[in-house]
Amino acid sequence: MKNSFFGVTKMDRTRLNIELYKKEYLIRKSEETIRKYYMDDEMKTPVHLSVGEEAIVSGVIQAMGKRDQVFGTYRNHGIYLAKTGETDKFFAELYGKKDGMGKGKAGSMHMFLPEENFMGSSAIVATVIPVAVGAAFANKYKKNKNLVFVFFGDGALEEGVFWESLNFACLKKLPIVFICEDNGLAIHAHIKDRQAFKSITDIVSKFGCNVFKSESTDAEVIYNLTVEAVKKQRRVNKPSFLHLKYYRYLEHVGVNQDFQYGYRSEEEFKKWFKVDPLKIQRRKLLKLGLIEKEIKELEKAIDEQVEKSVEFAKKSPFPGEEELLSDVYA
Ligand SMILES: Cc1ncc(C[n+]2csc(CCOP(=O)(O)OP(=O)(O)O)c2C)c(N)n1
Ligand SMILES: [Mg+2]
Repeated sequence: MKNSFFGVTKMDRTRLNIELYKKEYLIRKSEETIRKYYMDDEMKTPVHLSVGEEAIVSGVIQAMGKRDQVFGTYRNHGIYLAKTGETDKFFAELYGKKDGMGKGKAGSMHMFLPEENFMGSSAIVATVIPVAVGAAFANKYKKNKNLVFVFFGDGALEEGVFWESLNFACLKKLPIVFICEDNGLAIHAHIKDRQAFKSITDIVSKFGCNVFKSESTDAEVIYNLTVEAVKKQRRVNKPSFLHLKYYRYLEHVGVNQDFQYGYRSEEEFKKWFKVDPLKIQRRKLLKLGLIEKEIKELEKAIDEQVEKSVEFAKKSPFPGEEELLSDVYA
């Protein structure tokens, strides 16, 4: 039975929304688990949590092809979890253990898993963007049809390398999707106190790429927008740029809320929490016909996966001395 919604059947839409919820729930559960254990001081890494941002990563990554590649920043847990679905290497890395994807030497800010096409992330603002552009250049040169997706914050637009990369990608018509995750903040500095231009989409559109914008916290909306951005990239052979707004629930780095510092208000948080991505998605699943028990089962399976991974990470050994100088480019 065809029941068309954005061109997919009702059956497809239910399956799609389950997948989106599973991604969002895995991210939220993993980061809430980090919050639960962080003060034990066994995780040997700073953490930049993405609580509140789940709809963006889940929606965009759901729309990626299997062979497409993704790059991210230090706020990358959502990318890692949505792209790979795995949590053993993830938690082992946070605990600084040998079984982490970086053998415990990378930490939270440098997650990657090339076998799943998560190519890398960096702690230095905007530095991963030219690397992603290079990968897109290679894909074009090899004519392999793979797309590159690169995530970065609104703060990246204050780095020269962002503009050089955007210019080069647009000039060479590279197969790349830029995703600006705009929380309006760089640490504690508001965007209006940092950027002379008033509209990110206006200024980026001058480079001749396809520009899309959303303030939605509904992962399905983000998914559909990304599908559109990918189709347009293919059709007109130009990079696409997604400008996506969200609210960072927690402090810039660390596991706490930070309204006491006065640079933002709890009222603002409450406004965004009304449209919390997980609340929206869970409600939607019920509307699509799932029953409470089915959703609880999905959640329980993820809870168990995450708890097992934490146990695994705690038991995993630290890297040995012989690891000190391996994987080091010097
Ligand atoms: C080149 C560079 N300058 C400064 C910093 C310090 N720094 C770390 S995070 C950050 C804010 C970046 O904000 P944004 O790109 O919007 O990302 P968000 O943290 O909001 O996700 C800054 C300035 C850095 N890591 N790299
Ligand atoms: Mg920001």
